[in-house]
Amino acid sequence: MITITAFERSPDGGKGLARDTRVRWALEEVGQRYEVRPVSFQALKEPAHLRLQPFGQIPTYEEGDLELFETGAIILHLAERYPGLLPAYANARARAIAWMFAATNTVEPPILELVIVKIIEGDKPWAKDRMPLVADRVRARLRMLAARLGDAEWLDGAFSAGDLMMIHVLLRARPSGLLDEFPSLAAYVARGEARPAYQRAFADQLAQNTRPAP
Ligand code: GTB
Repeated sequence: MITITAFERSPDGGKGLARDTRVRWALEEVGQRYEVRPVSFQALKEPAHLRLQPFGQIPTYEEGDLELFETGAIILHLAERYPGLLPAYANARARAIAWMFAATNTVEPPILELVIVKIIEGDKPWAKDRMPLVADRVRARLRMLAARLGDAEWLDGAFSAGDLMMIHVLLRARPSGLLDEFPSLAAYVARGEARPAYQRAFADQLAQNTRPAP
């Protein structure tokens, strides 16, 4: 049985922005059943969880004697082990993996910076001046991503783990309004959200995050 960890209560109240959702989505795409072990904020930094995730974060992944952390590693593991998330041909597989890295290493960092300025540093005197600069760095990435996507359905042929990762990263830019400045990317994200596997993953995390406290 596969077990992943997730926030006991995500601060987003079930909007699916915490990173367990991308792992749930990948598991649904490859048709694997899984269990979720909710972790409190306090337990994240305790030795039992730190042994699984050295930085005290969610999600983690356990399957038999395999313990993994980092969503990129977890989703790549699933995509290599089960059919459905990577193309069959070696070069196309390599390109899909490149898009996974592009999502987490090139597109996600400025989006996270935006979240940090807004939520964590929002009360600092310089936050107001910094916000437009950071927002422009997000726009620069989104503009070039939109140019590459063009009017294609997915980034490189059939839907892949690269799209899954990119779409989940882009979802984090939606609350700021920046995603909607790029209608082709907003439509790309909507295509991802419309996939039955995403719908199941979203519904499950929503149920967990809105369940009445015992
Ligand atoms: N690089 C790691 C990975 O991809 O696995 C990053 C994992 C990570 O950032 N985990 C976050 C975490 O555990 C949760 S997803 N944070 C707790 C901590 O560091 O102490 C980030 C996240 C959190 C909350 C929202 N939200 O409420 O909207 C969205 C995303």
